[in-house]
Amino acid sequence: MRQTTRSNKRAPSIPLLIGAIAAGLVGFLAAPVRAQDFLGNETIQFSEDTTIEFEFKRTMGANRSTLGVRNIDTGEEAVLFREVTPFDGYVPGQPLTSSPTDFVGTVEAGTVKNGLGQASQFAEFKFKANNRYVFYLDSVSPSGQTTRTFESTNASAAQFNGALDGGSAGDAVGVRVAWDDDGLPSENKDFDNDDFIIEAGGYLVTVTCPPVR
Ligand SMILES: [Ca+2]
Ligand SMILES: [Ca+2]
Ligand SMILES: [Ca+2]
Repeated sequence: MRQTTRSNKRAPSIPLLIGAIAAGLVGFLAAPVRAQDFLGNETIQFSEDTTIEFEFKRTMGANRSTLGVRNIDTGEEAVLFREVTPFDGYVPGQPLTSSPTDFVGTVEAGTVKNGLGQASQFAEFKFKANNRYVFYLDSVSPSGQTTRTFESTNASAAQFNGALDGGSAGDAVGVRVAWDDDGLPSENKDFDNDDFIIEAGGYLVTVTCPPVR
């Protein structure tokens, strides 16, 4: 149904093949696999080189976190956004106190930069055709003593909502990816899924295909 409702003009530009192909069945299932227009907790794979622009929304957590994309076929990693300090107003060595805004981090205050080191809420990444990818979140505790890594195949770490070509829903545009970094090491897990939030879609850039519209 999804394929029959998809625009023929748009389909070649963002044929997302996710999930079933993770087991290496892409060659056999290429035809019947549904073309998906969402990112999710499954391994991410496109049948053509596809560049997606991501928008940083906010971080709300005391850890210092880095969000990136990992090519699980080659092991290559690319940072999309990075907190250069744990949160806005962080003072090294100062004991953490509770924060009414849950330790918010912003580009404006200099906490967050994109993977190029720019004070920008935008980052681009090119997914190579037929390579398998996951997103990852590295979180370092404010003391620097504990580092945790989560991948987007972990549904309790990364929540996906929306579709790349789904327009806006509420205050979200495209796909929203909302992460939980498992809380501070000394705390109980909170799973608030607001520790790192980005969106994708609505800004789709195709570099190897002619314009879709
Ligand atoms: Ca939080
Ligand atoms: Ca943080
Ligand atoms: Ca959390």
